[in-house]
Amino acid sequence: MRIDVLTLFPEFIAQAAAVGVVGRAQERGLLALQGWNPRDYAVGGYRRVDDRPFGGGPGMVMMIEPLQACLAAARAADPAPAPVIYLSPQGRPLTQKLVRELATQPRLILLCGRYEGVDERFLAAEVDQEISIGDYVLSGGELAAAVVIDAVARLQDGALNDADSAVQDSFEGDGLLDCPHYTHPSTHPLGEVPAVLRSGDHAAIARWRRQQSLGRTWLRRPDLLDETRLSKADRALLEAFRQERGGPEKGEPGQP
Ligand code: 9D3
Repeated sequence: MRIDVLTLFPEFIAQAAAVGVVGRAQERGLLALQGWNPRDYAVGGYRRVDDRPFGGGPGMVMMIEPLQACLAAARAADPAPAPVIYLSPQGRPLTQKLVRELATQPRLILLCGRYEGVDERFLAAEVDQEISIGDYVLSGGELAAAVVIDAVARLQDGALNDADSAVQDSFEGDGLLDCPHYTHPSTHPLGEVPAVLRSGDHAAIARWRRQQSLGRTWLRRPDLLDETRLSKADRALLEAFRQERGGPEKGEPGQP
């Protein structure tokens, strides 16, 4: 997969994508990432990429012309067609479902805004999709682009090693949160590793982990849990989890 990123801070994107699974995906030729800086396509001594908003008000708006020239250069670098995605607070919320859709594309062009955003005429003419990474305020689209790049890169065939196992992840599998994990030492002043995990009883371990996933999803993210769609076995595990942890004095679901 090829991803071109239009950004005033291409070095930020390169650094964010240099490490871990995404860095390895690039080394393995599964991901080709290229940054494009609109400032390099701005004309005049000041190389302006932003200007004051019509109608007044605070902040600046990214200008059409440097973005048009920058996008043309990025498109010309490869004949493969690519949707242009604008990272924006007004966008469709990013979910693993959307990540899976994006990951099937051979190429993406990501546009990162700064200041108050991009001139609406450029968006209307050139942008195919707007994506937000959540309901909080960032200072630009770069971190959001890095999130998209990370999430789609790890879904490329061969990007994950056995140890990274994609199907076990929350959302990737059945939409439940992950179970707790423990490693050595088995006894520590901070506590003991649950005995079942050291029992060698693989069926019991799988049941315990499933129960923890169900229980933690119920407690922490009840919005993810559709109990009517659970199997009878899952419902029994969740009921036992509720019984074991006692009454409402410990807090009902949704409480931290
Ligand atoms: C404080 C400025 N806001 C005025 C009401 C509007 C605003 C403009 C630009 C808010 C944020 C931004 C920059 N954000 C992004 O470029 C962005 C973003 C985000 O802020 N939150 C979640 N997802 C995204 S994707 C891109």
